[in-house]
Amino acid sequence: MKLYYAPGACSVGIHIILEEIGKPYELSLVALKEQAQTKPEYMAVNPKSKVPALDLGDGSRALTEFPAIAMYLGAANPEAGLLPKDPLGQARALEALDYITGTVHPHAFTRQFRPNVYSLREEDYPKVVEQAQANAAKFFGLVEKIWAGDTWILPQGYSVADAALFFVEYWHVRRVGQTLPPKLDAHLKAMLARPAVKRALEQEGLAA
Ligand SMILES: N[C@@H](CCC(=O)N[C@@H](CS)C(=O)NCC(=O)O)C(=O)O
Repeated sequence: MKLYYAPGACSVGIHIILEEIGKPYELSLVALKEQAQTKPEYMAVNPKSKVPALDLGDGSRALTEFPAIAMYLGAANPEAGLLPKDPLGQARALEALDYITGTVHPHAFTRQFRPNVYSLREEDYPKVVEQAQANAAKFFGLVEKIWAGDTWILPQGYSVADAALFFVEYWHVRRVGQTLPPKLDAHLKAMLARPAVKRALEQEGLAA
């Protein structure tokens, strides 16, 4: 298996899941800063020009979209215990993955980091960023309010959803310099204490 990733991108969540599973895998760097995601070599792997993408090594096309990759890795490696066993627990994991990757990631963070994606007018960028920061506060506030777990987001325990929550928390605190509500702040700290998270961050050259 080979993970296509960029240091510090959302792909770090899948990197963490692979480290938690502990089976051999390869990493392949996609230099987003150099627009490598738009070059023919990577477009042949993922025509959507995004990371993460996971080459399963079976000759099929690479698996894309964070929730799909996370659910696959959780289900294909039951011994790692990264996905609840019951259907409702699995649906709760997908519910969290979808909110984090489909709402929080684009509308709180892509808007902040790349306002040009959301407006053609440069003079609008500060407003786009301001709106994204307000979204971040609102989205994290909501996750805090509906938190049903203890240390981890699901009451069933640690899961692939925690690895997704980690990357947006990490961006908010370490990249933007903002603070998190108490349960999410404790979650970020608990994630940073996990050996798999430490290894993934170290391999990507990021501060633990
Ligand atoms: N829907 C995709 C989004 C992935 C995504 O936006 N990845 C960003 C990095 S965090 C990316 O590859 N950006 C490159 C680009 O948009 O050109 C998923 O959930 O996997």
